[in-house]
Amino acid sequence: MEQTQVERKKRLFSGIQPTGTLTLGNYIGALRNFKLLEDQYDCLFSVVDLHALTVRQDPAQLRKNCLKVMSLFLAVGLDPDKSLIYFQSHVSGHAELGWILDCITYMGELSRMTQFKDKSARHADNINAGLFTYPSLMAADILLYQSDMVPIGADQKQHLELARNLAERFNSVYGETFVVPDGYFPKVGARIMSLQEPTRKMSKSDPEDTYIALLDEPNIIRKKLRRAQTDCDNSVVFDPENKPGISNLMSIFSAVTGKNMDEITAEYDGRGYGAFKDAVADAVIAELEPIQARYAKISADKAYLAEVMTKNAERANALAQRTLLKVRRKVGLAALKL
Ligand code: ATP
Ligand code: LTN
Repeated sequence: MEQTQVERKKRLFSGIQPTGTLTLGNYIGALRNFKLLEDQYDCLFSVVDLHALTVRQDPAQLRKNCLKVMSLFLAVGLDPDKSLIYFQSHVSGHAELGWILDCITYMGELSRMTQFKDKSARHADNINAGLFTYPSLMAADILLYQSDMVPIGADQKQHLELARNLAERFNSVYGETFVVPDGYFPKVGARIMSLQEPTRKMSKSDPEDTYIALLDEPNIIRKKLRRAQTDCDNSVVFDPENKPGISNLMSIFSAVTGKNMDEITAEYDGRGYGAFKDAVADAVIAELEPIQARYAKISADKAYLAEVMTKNAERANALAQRTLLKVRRKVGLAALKL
């Protein structure tokens, strides 16, 4: 009988910046999908610490945040024996490929990036070159591992588009080298909005009362949701344009319970926003409590974290080298052994 070849799983890459406390937006938009997709793909999940340097960081705090993000990866149930969970800065190939991609990225492309415009408005005293070229480094993260799939929130769509364009550009100039990656966006909750300004995305760099942190205690979660901005017509109906506040809460509820918008309206319309906000709080607390319990154990086990960190960095490095060797050769950098 003819032997059938075992099909290689497709590769998946995603990264989260260690720039503070992860929010419910990060969880619904990205982290939760990591777990859902983990079995289907050959995965790399990176704490993208080099990206965090584009905004001024306190060094001691940054180190703590990196371990916190890694602990959260593990607390949502990602398996470090199956997936590569590692720090971006432990694989120097990210920075190297980032530079090579910088050299085929146009200034005009980078100037159009909305995240650059937002962040330079927010950090007007530190509009640095890294903030500007950040999207090429993100493209390098993805292309370095020949990734097929990138689970991200809607705010990263523009960056992923650039990664695709750079892969195609490189391939057309130097010959077939990179896989052109696809994005994976959640059906509900791809852009969770701020609780206080529901026309802006929920962001971990905004004031505390605008987001739910994954590690917030239940009473804090309830308090923040009760105080969330809503209109005053008291109808639980999904209408993001005219009713952004209540629609955002409905998206959160839908994402964590699996109920669709019609079912939510049928169940909660006419009962007042107070009752609905409490139901959202119950659902979010129930979703986060087991993660928080696992986080408490994992984050206390420094030896385990160190082991995951070193073992996975080595494996990621080995994978990265394969692409880098090819890229160096294609662009004409001389090999060390002539
Ligand atoms: P910052 O606010 O510091 O820029 P961030 O939360 O936007 O940080 P990351 O932490 O690196 O950025 O984002 C990690 C992942 O979470 C990305 O895939 C991003 O698309 C997703 N994400 C971030 N905010 C939201 C949100 N409000 N809704 C849905 N997904 C989000
Ligand atoms: N740019 C992303 C974080 C990020 C990322 C990546 C996501 C950096 N590199 C590679 C997916 C794939 C952000 O700011 N949320």
